[in-house]
Amino acid sequence: MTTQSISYPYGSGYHAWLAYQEITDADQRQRYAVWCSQISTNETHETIRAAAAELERGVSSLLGAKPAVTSELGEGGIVLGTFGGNEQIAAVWKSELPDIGEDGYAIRTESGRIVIGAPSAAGVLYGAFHLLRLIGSGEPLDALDVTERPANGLRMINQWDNIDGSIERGYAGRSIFYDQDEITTDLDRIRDYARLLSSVGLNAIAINNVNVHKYETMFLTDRYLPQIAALADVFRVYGIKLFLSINYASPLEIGGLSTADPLAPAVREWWKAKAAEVYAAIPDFGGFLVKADSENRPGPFSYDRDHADGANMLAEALLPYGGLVIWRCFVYNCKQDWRDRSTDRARAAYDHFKPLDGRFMDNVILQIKNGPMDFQVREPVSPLFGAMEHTNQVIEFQVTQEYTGQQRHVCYLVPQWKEVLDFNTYAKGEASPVKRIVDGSVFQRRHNGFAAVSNIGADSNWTGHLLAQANLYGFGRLAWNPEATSEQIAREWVTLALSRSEQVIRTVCGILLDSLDIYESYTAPLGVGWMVNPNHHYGPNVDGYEYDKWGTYHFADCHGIGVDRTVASGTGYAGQYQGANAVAYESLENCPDELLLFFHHVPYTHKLHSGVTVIQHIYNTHFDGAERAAQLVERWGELESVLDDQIYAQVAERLSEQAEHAKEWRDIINTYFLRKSGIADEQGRTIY
Ligand code: GCW
Repeated sequence: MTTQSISYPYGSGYHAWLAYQEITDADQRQRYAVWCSQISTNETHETIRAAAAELERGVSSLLGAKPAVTSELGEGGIVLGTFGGNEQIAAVWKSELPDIGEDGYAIRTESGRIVIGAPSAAGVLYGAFHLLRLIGSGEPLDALDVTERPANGLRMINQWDNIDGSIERGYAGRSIFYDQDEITTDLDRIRDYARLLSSVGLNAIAINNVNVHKYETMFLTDRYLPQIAALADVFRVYGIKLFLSINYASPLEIGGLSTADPLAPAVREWWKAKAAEVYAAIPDFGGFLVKADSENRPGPFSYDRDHADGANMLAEALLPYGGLVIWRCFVYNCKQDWRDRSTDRARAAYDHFKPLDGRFMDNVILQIKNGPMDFQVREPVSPLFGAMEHTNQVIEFQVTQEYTGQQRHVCYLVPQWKEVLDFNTYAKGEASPVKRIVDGSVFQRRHNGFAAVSNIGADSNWTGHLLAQANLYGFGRLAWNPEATSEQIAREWVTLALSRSEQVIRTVCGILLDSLDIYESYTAPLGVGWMVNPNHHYGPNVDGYEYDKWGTYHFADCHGIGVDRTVASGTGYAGQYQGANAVAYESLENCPDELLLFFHHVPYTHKLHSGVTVIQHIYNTHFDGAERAAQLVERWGELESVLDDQIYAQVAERLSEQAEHAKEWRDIINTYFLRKSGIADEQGRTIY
């Protein structure tokens, strides 16, 4: 097995949080060396060998001395293996093996050794990465007693990569998977990606864009299946299952059938035969990810069937092999007439899917975006979470920063995701937060978890903006444990990827933790969203989508702004929430400020709970946001002498671009609203 990674210098950022920078303090190195002289396991499973290789690589690099890797149990060292496959391991936990599910692990310091044990080989690998995190962040090892169990079953990444090598909403270069209509043969890069993903506990990947075009439709044929199987081989070693996004119209496009009607027997047979072919090539294939009847993609609606008919037909084909259908709920009318005030895109997912609760097969999971509109910097939580008692649900986050600065602006998204996860749905009693819906516990659902659109590409630092690595890292860590705090996650990432210096940790964590609020301040105000340039979605354009067909309006005129989504006088969307949420959002008095314009149309002179008027809030936050963006440059600047030159320069360049662009946002938004409202800034600052 090759375990070499491509040789990029440290300053490229390529090694991300697996950089394993050498510990320079001799005493500390010595303290670790005591535990790390050898790594032993008597198991030969490829994933356990990968765990040993990862420890070998990490320890060598952290301590500057290569440990022996052996199948003999030595006097000390690190011992790893599964509870079932390894008596030495099982003996440590004696009769009471910890209750850690299939993917969990336990680590103990015992009899002069560090023992990593797990029910599965993947668990052993996660345990190895955990130990490396401890060493990498300077934690003591003498009395470890760790037990870890992931909160979520499915911990998945979605690539929006296309076979031509482009990436839909990708901001870090070309695809690492594809080039010029072929699947990559650079499996080293894929392996390094698999290492990054499994090191944060992710266990599934859909390798192609949910918009499945002509060539990607052929992924299910001999033209591509053998190479896809080779990719699956790489991911398998790291405990990651491979999924494919499929084209709902495949029976028509590659099957020679005249219909894709989910109830037509020929179509059902076709999918069954396809599933058999795919599983013959990839025996542990994960399943299909499906975007159907969404943004012009084909789906069951063409045949007067509904989403349950469509999903179940595929689920039936995958069932004999234990495969899953992950069916996206991003379904809305994308050809809306802007004059039509009754259609509301925010309502669409709930309106389409809620009535289908109870109709989906057990191996179908609905994948629901965290916001009801589409990954804006601020949206309420989708009311579909908790609304379907009898349906498996996973949450979909967007790690790629389509609407949050496109990896040219720093925007650490973990705090946003935490807010969504902690949001109480009131689905079953008082304590039904989203995280308990999607981990399956509130409604006792078998399949559950997290999915997210990846932010990586072929750029040498993976994510374009180096600091955007923290989002991918954070997504994995939260999928494993939604209780981890934004601060902890930021700290871990900085420590492992950048530096153990307290100064660096403090400064970079500060930048990360402030970044979402800063970004929100100078972009679309008070939850209304969408004031971006059409198509590429970068940069300010207040009316960019105002007279368009996408259902994304702010309705600003000379009197006021916002979308009335109340039951009393608006689209009724607020009524899709349960309990106290419905009450709060319906009422102008109780609606939280940050979502005011999402739910209500108000005059510019409306006073917020904060005490300022809507118009003054717009001015204040935009001036303030641009100023704080400029300060980020200075804050980073303090690290110039402490950080590696290349690392320093990469981020410095992006932060100055952000500072400039934030001014553009400030001036365009402020000027637009001054001109619309005719109301001057109380502080008389420059508006054009
Ligand atoms: O946010 C929108 C993006 C589309 C994307 C779509 C989706 C893959 O602008 O590029 O298509 O969401 O989630 O399906």
